[in-house]
Amino acid sequence: MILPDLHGDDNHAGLKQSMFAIVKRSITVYVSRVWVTCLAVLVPAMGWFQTTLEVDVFAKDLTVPWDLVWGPDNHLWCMEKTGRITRTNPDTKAIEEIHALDGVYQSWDNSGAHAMALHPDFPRTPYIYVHYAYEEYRSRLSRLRYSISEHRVMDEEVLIPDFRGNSSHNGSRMLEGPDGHLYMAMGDAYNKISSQSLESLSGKILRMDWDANPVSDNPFGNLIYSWGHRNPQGLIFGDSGHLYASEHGPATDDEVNLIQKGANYGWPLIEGPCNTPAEQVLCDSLQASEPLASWSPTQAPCGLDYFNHSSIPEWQNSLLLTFLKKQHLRILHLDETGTHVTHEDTVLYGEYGRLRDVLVAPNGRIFVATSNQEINGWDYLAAEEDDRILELINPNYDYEHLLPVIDLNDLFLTQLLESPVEVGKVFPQPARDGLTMFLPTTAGQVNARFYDMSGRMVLGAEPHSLFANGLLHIRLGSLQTGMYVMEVRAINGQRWTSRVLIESD
Ligand SMILES: [Ca+2]
Ligand SMILES: [Ca+2]
Ligand SMILES: [Ca+2]
Repeated sequence: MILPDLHGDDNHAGLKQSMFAIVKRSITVYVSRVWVTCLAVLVPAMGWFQTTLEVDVFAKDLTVPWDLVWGPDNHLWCMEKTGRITRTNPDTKAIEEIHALDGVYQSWDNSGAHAMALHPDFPRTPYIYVHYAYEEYRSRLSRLRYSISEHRVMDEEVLIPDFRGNSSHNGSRMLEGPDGHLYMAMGDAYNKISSQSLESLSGKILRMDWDANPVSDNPFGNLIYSWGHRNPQGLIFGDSGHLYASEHGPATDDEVNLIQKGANYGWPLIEGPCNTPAEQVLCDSLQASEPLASWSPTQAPCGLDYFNHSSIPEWQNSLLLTFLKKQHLRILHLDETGTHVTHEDTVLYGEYGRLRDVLVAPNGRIFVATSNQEINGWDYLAAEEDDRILELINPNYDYEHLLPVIDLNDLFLTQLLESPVEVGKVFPQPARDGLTMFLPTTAGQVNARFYDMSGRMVLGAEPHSLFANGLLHIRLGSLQTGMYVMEVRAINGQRWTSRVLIESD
């Protein structure tokens, strides 16, 4: 077994030590006091800020929280490698289990559940997108249909059934782009030459609509957006609209790349920069793109996010990147154009084990997930509370007022009110556990009745008040699958009817 080289040569040539004092809740100073003192002297002369950060344990006793996602409900969503999906209230830290994926395949190495995204219109469009291995050599992209009223996932629709997979090198990450499309990073599945094939989805960044169809202006007429990748496990857009991806190198040349439509990133023909004579020839002929940053020997870069918030002024306009093998969080400071890394800092070095993902909330809160409960031999790293989601906090910054947590049902109904209203219209259709009808805002109290197709009344709901400005929401209870007529009467005598299709389990 190869032991982690926590204190060996970490190849930091040209990299200055962290400029931050990192303290735990117990105020243990982590970075040398001498350095902090030096900084204090330098601060006025250089015009630098000096932010002191604290580390808090936000969640614990997880199993490789692989992908952290910020939800429209202002909760932290998480998918663990096992396929367990949770949503955590960032203020109370109360965890709600949303779903546990069935049939996730976990090898001795690195396969499992890898990437999650919420539909941009979630929960009105009720899909949770997941990518996971389901057998040794196969993974799939599915969407899970989440029911607001049942508080659970009702079914799973497979969108892409058979990505090539392997015991590792399955990537991946997913996120919505500023163009509203779904971007997805895929590994080479240990079949490296597939990264150079436009017939294969392995070793690619993909771009698709939310039904998994290619976007019409994709560069090759299929799902592929960029190619020549090895095992990308970090994917994020910056404020400038640039897309960045991190990927693991073999023995040398981990990379962070600026992703451009149609570009070839070289793997396996080119590793890292075009810096050997043979590579230079290939780089010219393939018009291959060189990385923004690379590391040799490899350190295993993984989750990636973009930070541009006043909560830590020193980190504005930077990429935050977690590392597995060389356990730390790295800050890649970008230039104004977002196309160059100007300098790098590191924090959390060797303190919490392997780090799998990082997430920046819209109010500047930073969450980092550990990856120590792995079954590939690294699990001896696991500490008592592992795996954990850590939070990096600037205790002198007021995060509080910025982001109210939102109940999912209230979010859903608020989204509906933003839709163009067609009075009398019922949704969803078919309905399963509950349905909603648009009514005039003046309707006040109403009665709702359901009739089967022989005219027999099968459900008479109690008088209802509207949820808000013209929404009537009704739970269906025990109605059988079939077609019904719904009739709604208001106290003022107005009446609306609609045919409704109801599906029961
Ligand atoms: Ca993530
Ligand atoms: Ca490359
Ligand atoms: Ca090279």
